[in-house]
Amino acid sequence: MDTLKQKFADKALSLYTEMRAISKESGDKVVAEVTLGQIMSGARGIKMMQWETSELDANVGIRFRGRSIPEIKQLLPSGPQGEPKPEGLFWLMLTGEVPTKEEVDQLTADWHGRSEVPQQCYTVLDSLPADTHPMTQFTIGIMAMQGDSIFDKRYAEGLSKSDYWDAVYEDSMNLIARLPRVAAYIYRRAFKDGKHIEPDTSLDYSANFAHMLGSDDKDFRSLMRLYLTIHADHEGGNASAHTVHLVASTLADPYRSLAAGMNALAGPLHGLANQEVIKWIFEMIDSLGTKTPSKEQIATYVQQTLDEGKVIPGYGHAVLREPDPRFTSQRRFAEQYIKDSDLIDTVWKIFDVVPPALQALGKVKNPWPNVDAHSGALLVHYGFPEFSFYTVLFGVSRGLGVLAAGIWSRALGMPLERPKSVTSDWIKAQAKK
Ligand code: FAM
Repeated sequence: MDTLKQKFADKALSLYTEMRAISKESGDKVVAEVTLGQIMSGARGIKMMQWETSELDANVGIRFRGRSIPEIKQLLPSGPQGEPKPEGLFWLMLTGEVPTKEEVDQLTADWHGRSEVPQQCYTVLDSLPADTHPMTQFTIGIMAMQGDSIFDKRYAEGLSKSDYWDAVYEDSMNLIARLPRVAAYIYRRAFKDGKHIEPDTSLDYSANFAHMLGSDDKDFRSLMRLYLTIHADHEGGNASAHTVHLVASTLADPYRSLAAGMNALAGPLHGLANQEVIKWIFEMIDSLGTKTPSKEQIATYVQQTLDEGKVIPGYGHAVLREPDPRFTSQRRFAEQYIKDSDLIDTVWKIFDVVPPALQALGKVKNPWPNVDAHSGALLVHYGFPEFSFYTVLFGVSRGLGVLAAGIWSRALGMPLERPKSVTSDWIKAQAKK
């Protein structure tokens, strides 16, 4: 067994035993109340699942195994310019330990060794019109590889419950290894006339992904390391993670559960917001007729968007109540690496203008930017203006978190998820009580 798998197995076995005992001894303990308002507003704040890999604090933002984004930037082995490698985050999410540089290098090599994408995936993608939305292609690409599922095969042969995690680990590692190649293939066929670029396995996961997309710029490689790290996980309740968790709880294999989650990520209130943000900014620039709009011009455009009954993409969050540290880390990146970009200046002006405009509505719980408010402008700067592809980048990263969490779920023997729903009659009756 490789080092990562062995470390995980040791930790998971002892936590499994501990969790079983807690469930037996304290399973009846009441820990929260649920209001009618919560039931009627998308289950906000209801504690209803266990998720090992990260936890979201409304004010601090995401913590991966207890470590905030500024902390992981300090702690995790990094690329040459200091941005953390997502390989290290994956290791941390699975083991709770910060890996050494050697351990991260081993993981990079392991993923390279698993990264061959089966031909049928390319054949299926090639059968789609090239202008099929990249997220649709991504989901179909993942499903086209499902026949390779080790979990599926071993389950059919009579896999013991205690070995579920092992097969899910293998599928998850294979999927994570393959996702950048599938994503790059989709990008190059959709936007670069199908001129594909072979992987370079001398590079780390992120730099190789950047290379296959078509950039060997060292700053873009750093951006990819940061990007793939900060988008990976946002606790379990967000729509993509929760979907993966729910589908996997039926013992659908990782290919099926990840594909399901990617369809959730493709919604405009969730991961698709990263394309919506840049689309909205481009439309604003067109409508105002200037690439350097003033704050006053932006404020007028923001008001117009709100008056049309639309949301301002990239702002607001179901849990966060402060500027998203994932936004802030991208801003810091831009401050460090990018000089004189009208587009990035515009993103920062929007940051000054939108929160007071949303606060003035009196109903928006979080007027601050989320992760999607900044990423598009960075990608445009590095030569990737094709915004319909952006959510695929988010998806490659999100795969790391949700698949790591999925390995934990099977190792901890988590059962089929089945919350209770109620009808409007029940709600009316409760309201009268
Ligand atoms: N612009 C305009 N109105 C907004 C708004 C925004 N950015 N954010 C929230 N609101 C409205 C919201 O539509 C709701 O209005 P109604 O009562 O008329 O339906 C009201 O404010 C209360 O909403 P909330 O409780 O503050 O937020 P929710 O928890 O319901 O929704 C979001 C959270 C993220 C769906 C919401 O803020 C939004 O639509 N934001 C824009 C889309 C976006 O950026 N999504 C990406 C989220 C990101 F973190 C991710 O998943 N990648």
